[in-house]
Amino acid sequence: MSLTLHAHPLSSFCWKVLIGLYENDVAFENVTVNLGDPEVREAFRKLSPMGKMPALRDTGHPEGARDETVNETSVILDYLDLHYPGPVRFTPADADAAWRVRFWDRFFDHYIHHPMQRIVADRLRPKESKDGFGVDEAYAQLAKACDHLESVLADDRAWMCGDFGLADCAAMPALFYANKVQPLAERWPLSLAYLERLKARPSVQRVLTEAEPFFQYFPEA
Ligand SMILES: N[C@@H](CCC(=O)N[C@@H](CS)C(=O)NCC(=O)O)C(=O)O
Repeated sequence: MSLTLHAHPLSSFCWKVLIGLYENDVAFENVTVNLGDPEVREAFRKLSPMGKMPALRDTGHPEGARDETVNETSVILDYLDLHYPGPVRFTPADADAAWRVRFWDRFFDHYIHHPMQRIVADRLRPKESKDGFGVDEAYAQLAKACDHLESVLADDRAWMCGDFGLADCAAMPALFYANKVQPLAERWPLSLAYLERLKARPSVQRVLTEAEPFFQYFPEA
């Protein structure tokens, strides 16, 4: 197998890439990385200098010899578009359509996914190291982003930018876990409906089924 994804079934950013791989039925080996183990964490730095999951290894390709390690989820999906294309094109070839998709990809990563991560990370901290100020800021950022998303989804779009693509791969894990820390039903019904549409896709169902045994480790509060 030439493609290996180093990932963890519970990791939200790994989901973003897994959804892409499953959408296009790309063959790959899924290697679970347990960053809780200091030795594994140190070894993983060889694949991901910043220690962030997922990392994609490509050690061969039908077009010719290849030995690449690709980091950063949006870049991994670019790499798949380029070298392992399928029915879903994550970022359109047309440059004017592409910048819109990239905007929404950045929007979900920076303004929904990252604040959600800060909130969850704080739950895992020891009592004496909690960052109440940072958590309040993260909730405010999340609410501002969901307000904006809600206004945009009012035009009845199914996916963020026409066909399902990169922005939707980014949206699913961000909204799924955001909904756990800040229930969308309270104020953002269109965002919740969008999350439900995402969850109905077979690629996402598969990701959720694989993550199911690990949900017990998610810090609910
Ligand atoms: N910008 C990165 C973010 C990846 C990321 O935050 N991954 C998390 C898992 S969801 C991680 O590896 N965290 C481990 C750590 O920070 O030590 C990307 O898009 O790939």
